[in-house]
Amino acid sequence: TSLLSGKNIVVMGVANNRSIAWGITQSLHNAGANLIFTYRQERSKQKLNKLLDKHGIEPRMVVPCDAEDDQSIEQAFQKIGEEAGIIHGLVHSIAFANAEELQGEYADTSRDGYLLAQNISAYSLVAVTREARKYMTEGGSIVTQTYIGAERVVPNYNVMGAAKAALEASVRYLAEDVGKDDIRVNAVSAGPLRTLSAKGIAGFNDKVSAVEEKAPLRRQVDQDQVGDVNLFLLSELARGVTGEVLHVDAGFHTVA
Ligand code: 0WD
Repeated sequence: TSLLSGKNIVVMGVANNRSIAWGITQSLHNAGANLIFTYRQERSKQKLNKLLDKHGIEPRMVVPCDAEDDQSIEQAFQKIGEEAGIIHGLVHSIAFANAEELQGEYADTSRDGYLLAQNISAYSLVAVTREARKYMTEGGSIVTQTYIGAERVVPNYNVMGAAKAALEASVRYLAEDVGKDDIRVNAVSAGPLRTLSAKGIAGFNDKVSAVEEKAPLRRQVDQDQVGDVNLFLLSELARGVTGEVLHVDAGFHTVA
Protein backbone atom coordinates (compact mmCIF):
# COMPACT_ATOMS: atom_id res chain seq x y z
CA THR A 1 0.00 0.00 0.00
CA SER A 2 1.03 3.62 -0.19
CA LEU A 3 -1.21 4.98 2.55
CA LEU A 4 1.51 7.35 3.73
CA SER A 5 3.45 8.08 0.58
CA GLY A 6 5.07 11.50 0.72
CA LYS A 7 4.15 11.96 4.39
CA ASN A 8 6.77 13.00 6.93
CA ILE A 9 6.37 10.94 10.07
CA VAL A 10 8.45 11.35 13.24
CA VAL A 11 9.10 8.16 15.22
CA MET A 12 10.30 8.50 18.84
CA GLY A 13 11.49 5.51 20.86
CA VAL A 14 13.32 2.88 18.81
CA ALA A 15 15.80 1.33 21.25
CA ASN A 16 16.38 -1.98 19.43
CA ASN A 17 14.74 -4.50 17.08
CA ARG A 18 12.22 -5.55 19.74
CA SER A 19 10.98 -2.02 20.36
CA ILE A 20 7.34 -1.37 19.54
CA ALA A 21 8.58 1.68 17.65
CA TRP A 22 10.59 -0.64 15.40
CA GLY A 23 7.46 -2.65 14.51
CA ILE A 24 5.75 0.65 13.78
CA THR A 25 8.70 1.76 11.66
CA GLN A 26 8.36 -1.25 9.40
CA SER A 27 4.62 -0.72 8.91
CA LEU A 28 5.15 2.96 8.10
CA HIS A 29 8.02 2.23 5.74
CA ASN A 30 5.94 -0.33 3.84
CA ALA A 31 3.24 2.34 3.52
CA GLY A 32 5.69 4.71 1.84
CA ALA A 33 6.29 7.24 4.65
CA ASN A 34 9.36 9.48 4.88
CA LEU A 35 10.69 8.59 8.33
CA ILE A 36 12.35 10.88 10.84
CA PHE A 37 13.69 9.29 14.03
CA THR A 38 14.51 10.67 17.45
CA TYR A 39 16.66 8.82 19.98
CA ARG A 40 17.87 9.48 23.50
CA GLN A 41 20.91 7.28 23.98
CA GLU A 42 23.86 7.11 21.63
CA ARG A 43 23.63 3.32 21.92
CA SER A 44 20.07 3.42 20.61
CA LYS A 45 21.15 5.60 17.69
CA GLN A 46 23.78 3.06 16.69
CA LYS A 47 21.29 0.20 16.93
CA LEU A 48 18.75 2.19 14.96
CA ASN A 49 21.21 2.98 12.17
CA LYS A 50 22.21 -0.68 11.93
CA LEU A 51 18.58 -1.78 11.77
CA LEU A 52 17.70 0.78 9.12
CA ASP A 53 20.70 -0.28 7.09
CA LYS A 54 19.87 -3.97 7.36
CA HIS A 55 16.29 -3.38 6.23
CA GLY A 56 17.20 -0.97 3.47
CA ILE A 57 15.29 1.91 5.04
CA GLU A 58 16.70 5.34 4.26
CA PRO A 59 15.78 7.73 7.10
CA ARG A 60 14.95 11.31 6.25
CA MET A 61 16.59 12.46 9.50
CA VAL A 62 17.88 11.03 12.79
CA VAL A 63 17.76 13.60 15.60
CA PRO A 64 18.63 13.44 19.34
CA CYS A 65 15.76 14.17 21.72
CA ASP A 66 15.53 13.65 25.47
CA ALA A 67 11.85 13.52 26.33
CA GLU A 68 12.66 14.66 29.87
CA ASP A 69 14.03 17.99 28.70
CA ASP A 70 11.86 20.76 27.19
CA GLN A 71 14.80 22.43 25.51
CA SER A 72 15.89 19.20 23.87
CA ILE A 73 12.35 18.63 22.56
CA GLU A 74 12.11 22.19 21.27
CA GLN A 75 15.46 21.94 19.50
CA ALA A 76 14.68 18.56 17.99
CA PHE A 77 11.40 19.71 16.47
CA GLN A 78 12.86 22.98 15.29
CA LYS A 79 15.52 21.02 13.44
CA ILE A 80 12.93 18.65 12.00
CA GLY A 81 10.63 21.51 11.02
CA GLU A 82 13.38 23.46 9.33
CA GLU A 83 14.62 20.53 7.32
CA ALA A 84 11.45 18.56 6.57
CA GLY A 85 9.15 21.57 6.31
CA ILE A 86 5.92 19.89 7.27
CA ILE A 87 5.28 17.14 9.81
CA HIS A 88 2.28 14.95 8.97
CA GLY A 89 2.49 12.42 11.74
CA LEU A 90 4.17 11.59 15.03
CA VAL A 91 4.65 8.33 16.91
CA HIS A 92 5.35 8.65 20.65
CA SER A 93 6.71 5.34 21.96
CA ILE A 94 8.51 6.40 25.12
CA ALA A 95 8.13 5.49 28.77
CA PHE A 96 10.29 5.13 31.84
CA ALA A 97 10.05 4.16 35.51
CA ASN A 98 12.59 2.99 38.06
CA ALA A 99 12.78 -0.82 38.10
CA GLU A 100 12.43 -0.95 41.89
CA GLU A 101 9.01 0.66 41.55
CA LEU A 102 7.76 -1.94 39.08
CA GLN A 103 7.46 -4.56 41.83
CA GLY A 104 5.99 -4.86 45.29
CA GLU A 105 3.30 -2.44 46.45
CA TYR A 106 2.22 0.69 44.59
CA ALA A 107 1.71 2.23 48.02
CA ASP A 108 5.50 2.26 48.43
CA THR A 109 6.08 4.45 45.37
CA SER A 110 8.42 7.34 46.19
CA ARG A 111 7.53 10.90 45.26
CA ASP A 112 10.56 11.13 42.99
CA GLY A 113 9.78 7.84 41.31
CA TYR A 114 6.19 8.89 40.74
CA LEU A 115 7.21 12.21 39.22
CA LEU A 116 9.88 10.61 37.04
CA ALA A 117 7.40 8.14 35.54
CA GLN A 118 4.84 10.90 34.92
CA ASN A 119 7.50 13.18 33.50
CA ILE A 120 8.92 10.84 30.87
CA SER A 121 5.88 8.67 30.17
CA ALA A 122 3.00 11.18 30.22
CA TYR A 123 4.13 14.81 30.25
CA SER A 124 6.46 14.16 27.31
CA LEU A 125 3.40 13.67 25.06
CA VAL A 126 2.15 17.12 26.03
CA ALA A 127 5.50 18.79 25.30
CA VAL A 128 6.01 16.89 22.07
CA THR A 129 2.49 17.68 20.83
CA ARG A 130 3.04 21.37 21.54
CA GLU A 131 6.28 21.46 19.54
CA ALA A 132 5.23 19.17 16.67
CA ARG A 133 1.96 21.07 16.21
CA LYS A 134 3.91 24.12 15.02
CA TYR A 135 4.96 22.15 11.94
CA MET A 136 1.73 20.21 11.38
CA THR A 137 0.38 22.91 9.13
CA GLU A 138 -1.59 20.54 6.91
CA GLY A 139 -3.31 18.79 9.82
CA GLY A 140 -1.87 15.54 11.12
CA SER A 141 -2.00 12.57 13.42
CA ILE A 142 -0.25 11.83 16.71
CA VAL A 143 -0.21 8.31 18.19
CA THR A 144 1.12 7.25 21.59
CA GLN A 145 1.53 3.79 23.18
CA THR A 146 -0.35 2.78 26.32
CA TYR A 147 -1.19 -0.36 28.30
CA ILE A 148 -4.19 -1.88 30.09
CA GLY A 149 -2.45 -1.16 33.40
CA ALA A 150 -3.93 2.35 32.99
CA GLU A 151 -7.46 0.97 33.34
CA ARG A 152 -7.07 -1.98 35.70
CA VAL A 153 -4.73 -3.16 38.39
CA VAL A 154 -2.04 -5.23 36.68
CA PRO A 155 0.34 -6.73 39.27
CA ASN A 156 3.67 -4.85 39.46
CA TYR A 157 2.78 -2.28 36.80
CA ASN A 158 2.17 0.13 39.69
CA VAL A 159 3.59 3.60 39.08
CA MET A 160 3.47 3.08 35.32
CA GLY A 161 -0.26 2.40 35.57
CA ALA A 162 -0.75 5.86 37.05
CA ALA A 163 1.46 7.36 34.33
CA LYS A 164 -0.47 5.59 31.56
CA ALA A 165 -3.79 6.77 33.05
CA ALA A 166 -2.44 10.33 32.84
CA LEU A 167 -1.25 9.63 29.31
CA GLU A 168 -4.70 8.43 28.21
CA ALA A 169 -6.40 11.45 29.77
CA SER A 170 -3.82 13.65 28.04
CA VAL A 171 -4.73 12.05 24.70
CA ARG A 172 -8.32 13.26 25.17
CA TYR A 173 -7.42 16.78 26.30
CA LEU A 174 -4.79 17.20 23.60
CA ALA A 175 -7.21 15.90 20.96
CA GLU A 176 -9.60 18.70 21.97
CA ASP A 177 -6.89 21.36 21.71
CA VAL A 178 -5.30 20.41 18.41
CA GLY A 179 -8.51 19.25 16.75
CA LYS A 180 -8.95 22.89 15.78
CA ASP A 181 -5.91 22.47 13.52
CA ASP A 182 -7.22 19.20 12.09
CA ILE A 183 -4.68 17.23 14.13
CA ARG A 184 -5.83 13.95 15.68
CA VAL A 185 -4.41 12.38 18.87
CA ASN A 186 -4.93 8.71 19.73
CA ALA A 187 -3.38 5.93 21.77
CA VAL A 188 -2.73 2.29 20.96
CA SER A 189 -3.08 -0.05 23.95
CA ALA A 190 -0.95 -3.06 23.08
CA GLY A 191 -0.91 -6.44 24.75
CA PRO A 192 2.32 -7.39 26.53
CA LEU A 193 5.37 -7.60 24.25
CA ARG A 194 8.84 -8.79 25.21
CA THR A 195 10.90 -5.61 24.87
CA LEU A 196 13.77 -4.00 26.76
CA SER A 197 11.32 -1.98 28.88
CA ALA A 198 9.14 -5.01 29.59
CA LYS A 199 12.14 -6.81 31.10
CA GLY A 200 12.01 -4.30 33.93
CA ILE A 201 8.55 -5.41 35.03
CA ALA A 202 8.48 -8.24 37.57
CA GLY A 203 6.46 -11.31 36.50
CA PHE A 204 6.17 -10.15 32.90
CA ASN A 205 6.02 -13.69 31.47
CA ASP A 206 2.82 -14.34 33.43
CA LYS A 207 1.17 -11.45 31.62
CA VAL A 208 2.03 -12.96 28.26
CA SER A 209 0.69 -16.38 29.22
CA ALA A 210 -2.50 -14.81 30.61
CA VAL A 211 -3.19 -13.31 27.17
CA GLU A 212 -2.51 -16.62 25.44
CA GLU A 213 -4.97 -18.35 27.77
CA LYS A 214 -7.74 -15.81 28.12
CA ALA A 215 -7.81 -13.48 25.13
CA PRO A 216 -10.56 -14.20 22.58
CA LEU A 217 -7.89 -14.80 19.92
CA ARG A 218 -5.90 -17.06 22.32
CA ARG A 219 -2.54 -15.72 21.24
CA GLN A 220 -0.30 -12.81 22.07
CA VAL A 221 0.16 -9.89 19.76
CA ASP A 222 3.42 -8.94 18.10
CA GLN A 223 5.16 -5.73 17.04
CA ASP A 224 3.82 -6.05 13.47
CA GLN A 225 0.20 -6.04 14.59
CA VAL A 226 0.79 -3.03 16.81
CA GLY A 227 2.65 -1.36 13.94
CA ASP A 228 -0.25 -1.81 11.54
CA VAL A 229 -2.76 -0.24 13.94
CA ASN A 230 -0.42 2.71 14.42
CA LEU A 231 -0.28 2.96 10.62
CA PHE A 232 -4.07 2.97 10.43
CA LEU A 233 -4.35 5.76 13.00
CA LEU A 234 -1.71 7.82 11.17
CA SER A 235 -3.44 7.37 7.82
CA GLU A 236 -6.46 8.99 6.21
CA LEU A 237 -8.42 5.81 6.93
CA ALA A 238 -8.71 7.03 10.53
CA ARG A 239 -9.59 10.64 9.62
CA GLY A 240 -12.71 10.46 11.80
CA VAL A 241 -10.95 9.03 14.86
CA THR A 242 -9.48 11.16 17.66
CA GLY A 243 -9.18 11.08 21.46
CA GLU A 244 -9.43 7.30 21.25
CA VAL A 245 -7.62 4.44 22.99
CA LEU A 246 -7.55 1.50 20.59
CA HIS A 247 -6.67 -1.93 22.03
CA VAL A 248 -4.41 -4.25 20.06
CA ASP A 249 -4.41 -7.07 22.56
CA ALA A 250 -6.17 -10.01 20.89
CA GLY A 251 -9.28 -8.86 22.76
CA PHE A 252 -7.82 -9.44 26.22
CA HIS A 253 -9.35 -6.25 27.69
CA THR A 254 -12.88 -7.53 27.00
CA VAL A 255 -12.76 -10.66 29.13
CA ALA A 256 -13.11 -11.05 32.89
O1 0WD B 1 4.62 -4.85 26.64
C1 0WD B 1 5.13 -3.81 26.25
N1 0WD B 1 6.40 -3.74 25.95
C2 0WD B 1 4.24 -2.62 26.08
C3 0WD B 1 4.80 -1.37 25.93
C4 0WD B 1 2.78 -2.83 26.08
C5 0WD B 1 2.03 -1.62 25.88
C6 0WD B 1 2.65 -0.39 25.76
N2 0WD B 1 4.01 -0.28 25.80
C7 0WD B 1 4.58 1.06 25.64
C8 0WD B 1 5.65 1.45 26.63
O2 0WD B 1 5.11 1.80 27.87
C9 0WD B 1 6.26 2.63 25.90
O3 0WD B 1 5.43 3.78 26.05
O4 0WD B 1 5.21 1.19 24.39
C10 0WD B 1 6.21 2.19 24.46
C11 0WD B 1 7.52 1.63 23.94
O5 0WD B 1 7.93 0.59 24.77
P1 0WD B 1 8.90 -0.61 24.33
O6 0WD B 1 8.96 -0.72 22.88
O7 0WD B 1 8.47 -1.76 25.16
O8 0WD B 1 10.27 -0.06 24.93
P2 0WD B 1 11.83 -0.03 24.51
O9 0WD B 1 12.11 -0.82 23.32
O10 0WD B 1 12.59 -0.31 25.75
O11 0WD B 1 12.04 1.51 24.19
C12 0WD B 1 11.82 2.44 25.16
C13 0WD B 1 12.50 3.69 24.73
C14 0WD B 1 13.95 3.99 25.06
O12 0WD B 1 15.07 3.53 24.54
P3 0WD B 1 16.55 4.21 24.93
O13 0WD B 1 17.44 3.03 25.11
O14 0WD B 1 16.95 5.10 23.76
O15 0WD B 1 16.38 4.99 26.22
O16 0WD B 1 11.86 4.73 25.42
C15 0WD B 1 12.61 5.80 25.15
C16 0WD B 1 13.90 5.37 24.58
O17 0WD B 1 13.93 5.38 23.18
N3 0WD B 1 12.89 6.65 26.28
C17 0WD B 1 13.21 7.93 26.09
N4 0WD B 1 13.34 8.63 24.96
C18 0WD B 1 13.65 9.92 25.06
N5 0WD B 1 13.82 10.52 26.23
C19 0WD B 1 13.38 8.49 27.35
C20 0WD B 1 13.70 9.86 27.40
N6 0WD B 1 13.91 10.52 28.54
N7 0WD B 1 13.18 7.51 28.27
C21 0WD B 1 12.89 6.40 27.61
